[in-house]
Amino acid sequence: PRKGIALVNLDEDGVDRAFRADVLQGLTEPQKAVPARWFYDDAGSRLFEEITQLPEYYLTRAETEILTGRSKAFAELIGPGRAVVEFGSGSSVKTPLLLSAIAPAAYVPLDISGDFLRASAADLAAKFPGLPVYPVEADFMRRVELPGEVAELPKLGFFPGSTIGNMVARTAVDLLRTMRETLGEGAKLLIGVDQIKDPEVLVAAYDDAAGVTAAFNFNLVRRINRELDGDIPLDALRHEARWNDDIARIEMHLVATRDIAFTVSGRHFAMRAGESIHTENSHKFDRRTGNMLLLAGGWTPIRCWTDSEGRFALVLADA
Ligand code: AVJ
Repeated sequence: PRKGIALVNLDEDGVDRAFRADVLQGLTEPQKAVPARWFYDDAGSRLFEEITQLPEYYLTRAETEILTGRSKAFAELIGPGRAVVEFGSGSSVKTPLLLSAIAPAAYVPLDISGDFLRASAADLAAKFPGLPVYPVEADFMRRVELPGEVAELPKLGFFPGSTIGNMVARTAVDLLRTMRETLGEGAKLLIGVDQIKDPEVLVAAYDDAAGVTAAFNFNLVRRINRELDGDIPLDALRHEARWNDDIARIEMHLVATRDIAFTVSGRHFAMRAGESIHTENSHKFDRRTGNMLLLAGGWTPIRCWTDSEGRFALVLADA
């Protein structure tokens, strides 16, 4: 087994350039926006881990309840001997629950952050001594060349956390199709899908009393100021979580509390009081819209499990 193997390094200059291009483009739009993927620098990833512990942020607990309670059904429907490919493995807290349920032949965590990936791969390898672990540092929005060692194994894609909800529909469909290409013939997919519920519960999950989600949102601006030589005044912005009922999504914004002007990478921008930078979408689904999305992405849903309060679903689908 290639444990702790050298990772294919992503070009850091390329990442920096992509960040600058996304931010400058997004700040030029009539509705200013920055793609949510840029939340996850080291500080942002730590803040997200903190979010998952919050009383209001039910998603992680609900999904963990399903992973813990349905191990028998996973074993029956997924079976042993698959290579589990986790998309955006992050710190991989939920993964051991799945791996111990299904007896896989290999584990392939994919993540864009090499540091997180190395730590979680080592952690997993220690917990499952007989299991070959092949970490791959990659942007899973593109087709990924999997390690040759798992070429012959049937795959199970694992995409927990309702990360699919961060994407608008056409991007989500593109990603599902790309995953199908990455995973190949005979693959299955186990995907977390957060459910539509009382907007008050949803807004609280993205605007917690302790202010951790606000800090997570503000961290994006700190990162812009630090890495892109910006001077966005943090004291003139406030965190807001909005329920957009027409498209069933939570939106996070940073709203200007007064008229401001600032520069990023030498470019000038202005915001009027009340204007916002849109920083994240978190789409919510029901049984039908979740299934429609999967079908549009080339996957056939075969089973769906929810937690005891029906807040969150894990859906198993066939390629
Ligand atoms: C990691 C994308 C699933 O949308 O719920 C948490 C990120 N943003 N609080 C989500 C997030 C604000 C989270 N995902």
